[in-house]
Amino acid sequence: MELEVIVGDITRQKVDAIVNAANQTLLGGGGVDGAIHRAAGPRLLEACAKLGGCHTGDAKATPGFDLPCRWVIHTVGPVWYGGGGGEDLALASCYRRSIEVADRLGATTVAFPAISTGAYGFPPDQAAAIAVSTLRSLTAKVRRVRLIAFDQRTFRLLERQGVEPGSSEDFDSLTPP
Ligand code: AR6
Repeated sequence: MELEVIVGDITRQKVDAIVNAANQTLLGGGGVDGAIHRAAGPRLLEACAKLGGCHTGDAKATPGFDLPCRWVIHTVGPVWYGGGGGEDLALASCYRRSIEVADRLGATTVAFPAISTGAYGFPPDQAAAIAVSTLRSLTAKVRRVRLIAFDQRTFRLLERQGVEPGSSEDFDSLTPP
């Protein structure tokens, strides 16, 4: 699996699947979740409402509707309570389960945001290390993973983990149907 990092907006990625940093209700929220729902249109909320929520560390998929990606994989990151409550394992599980769901869908290109590092308060440096080590440990049919940094600081943290910078935001890596 190839890993790359860019600074960008996940709602603009032309990949097979983007990952949403959702909450357990899967009924929308702020941050990247709000941006994805706005860009996907109201059908996304209707589809999410049928999923019956999602446990922390798990992932569930919907179509992408008005987004340029085919699917959205909704995962629920851990809320940071200081690190003693299994937050590391839960965050690793988000990356692992999202890739498992992507594999089952037949997605070969997947974009991730920095799960849990916004409203949920996970330390960004530790989250970057977990994201990269977990993804590197997986064997999957997914060929290409693009990590989307919303700011330069996140970009640098991911680069420091040895992730190559991606070339452009709009390469079209959609797998033909
Ligand atoms: N593209 C890529 N990354 C983004 C975008 C975007 N358009 N917008 C924000 N980010 P957060 P969490 C980055 O708070 O910490 C929601 O209300 C952001 O800068 O979106 O997992 C949910 O409903 C940060 O680096 O997700 C939950 O209730 C990262 O995405 C809760 O927030 C994650 O920040 C989940 O909190």
